[in-house]
Amino acid sequence: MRLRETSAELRAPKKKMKTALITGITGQDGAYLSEFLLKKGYIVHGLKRRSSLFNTDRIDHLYQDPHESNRNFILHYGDMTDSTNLIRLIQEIQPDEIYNLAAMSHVHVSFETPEYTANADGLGTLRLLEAIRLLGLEKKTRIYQASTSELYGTVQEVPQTEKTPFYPRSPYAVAKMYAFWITVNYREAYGIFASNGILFNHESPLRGETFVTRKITRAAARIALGLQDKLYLGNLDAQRDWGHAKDYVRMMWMILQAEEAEDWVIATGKTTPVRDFVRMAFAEAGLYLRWEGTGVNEVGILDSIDIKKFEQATGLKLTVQGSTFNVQGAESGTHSPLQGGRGGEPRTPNIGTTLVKVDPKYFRPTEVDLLIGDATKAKEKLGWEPKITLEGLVIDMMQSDLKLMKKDQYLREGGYKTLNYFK
Ligand code: NDP
Ligand code: GDR
Repeated sequence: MRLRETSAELRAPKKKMKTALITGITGQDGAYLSEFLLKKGYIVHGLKRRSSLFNTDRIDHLYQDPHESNRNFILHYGDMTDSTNLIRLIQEIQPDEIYNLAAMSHVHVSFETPEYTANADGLGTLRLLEAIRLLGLEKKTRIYQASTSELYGTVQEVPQTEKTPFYPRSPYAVAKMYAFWITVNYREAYGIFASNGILFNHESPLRGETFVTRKITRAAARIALGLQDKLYLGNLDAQRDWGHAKDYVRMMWMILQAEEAEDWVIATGKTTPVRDFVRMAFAEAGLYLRWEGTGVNEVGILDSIDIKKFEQATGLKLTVQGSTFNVQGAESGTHSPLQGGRGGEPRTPNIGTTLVKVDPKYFRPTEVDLLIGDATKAKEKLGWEPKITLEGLVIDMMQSDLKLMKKDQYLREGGYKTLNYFK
């Protein structure tokens, strides 16, 4: 063990730890970015909303007790709709970098809550920029704005670049369009280092449960384990350029280390229909689907089972009689991949069972049909490239959801019932 610094080390000026403020720290990207910045030696401050239940699941492993000294991970209550709170926090924290990830980020929900979405996602960004200006931090604080491929909306150009015109197709995208341009404006008007990352869809085991990828991987795991019968989805034809959130938060940091503030497209350059993501996720559990019908009548039917893969993925044993599969050793009504697991009459997981159905309630009033990004600028100027493929992403998400759902299954088998507080 080295006890003393060398004379060269003593002479060198001590590197000051950088301070970052992350809004949206409790979300998918906030959690990955926190991990990333802490590993880089940052002091990380995060803005979290007050909620009636804990909302910090994704970052609980990073939590530090407020009574500890020298904390490098500190959470503050706040809200993007509350400018006095944001100004006070920025004044106290004096951040070197702000990552503005907070947003009402669900496109479909934004049709239900358009005014709130405009306030939090659009004006929220203005509030941060104004705070930097009012506090005289224009030369100190750099800011990253979480812009989105949803800005492109209708297909005007394929693939989409930093120069492709915007045509937003939801209240969410319109709010994010305001945030994009106000970021550009504050850069040009006041010289703030303010950059937009135009990120295409990125997913992970931490993705919110109502976004399509996570909805699919959760359901595929639950269906394989007999906890659910069917998965209902909306538009199976939509095509998305899906990457892994881990790769994308690295780029957020790179954007703020660049020599100049600019706007950057971050994408994999490959696009995949929702239908194929479903197929890939189910195949990870050994369940192979075929598609029949079109539009609202389209269904995903169990075509075959890879027994070895199924057994590895679920930890269950399958025996085969003709086209009927039984789970060995399972009590009637439990375990069988397709019987619903509710303890009723066992339904054997016959080939030919419908596992996926379309429900028009998940269709959006206006849809974004095709997204595929060209991240050449990020590659050439910053050396960024995604490391995780779509296949790697699906495996990561499925393995994680299978583990999570097995926990549910053990609890059910052990007779655990949800607590009823109102008895
Ligand atoms: P999430 O939905 O997982 O996280 C959103 C975060 O914002 C949560 O921490 C949420 O808090 C917080 N939040 C929401 N409203 C407010 C508010 N009014 N005040 C303070 N905090 C608020 O999103 P992601 O992590 O996936 O995305 C991060 C950002 O990147 C978002 O701005 C999103 O729009 C954008 N984006 C995401 C892409 C993706 O594919 N994931 C692609 C392109 C852009 P709480 O936990 O309490 O709900
Ligand atoms: P998106 O992601 O709208 O691209 O926004 P989402 O996963 O919600 O939808 C992707 C596509 O799948 C279709 N779809 C369904 N979507 C959901 N949520 N649920 C379904 O049952 C379903 N069935 C089909 C959708 O119609 C859509 O075409 C995400 C968010 O993270 C935004 O915050 C971010 O800006 C963009 O990605 C880039």
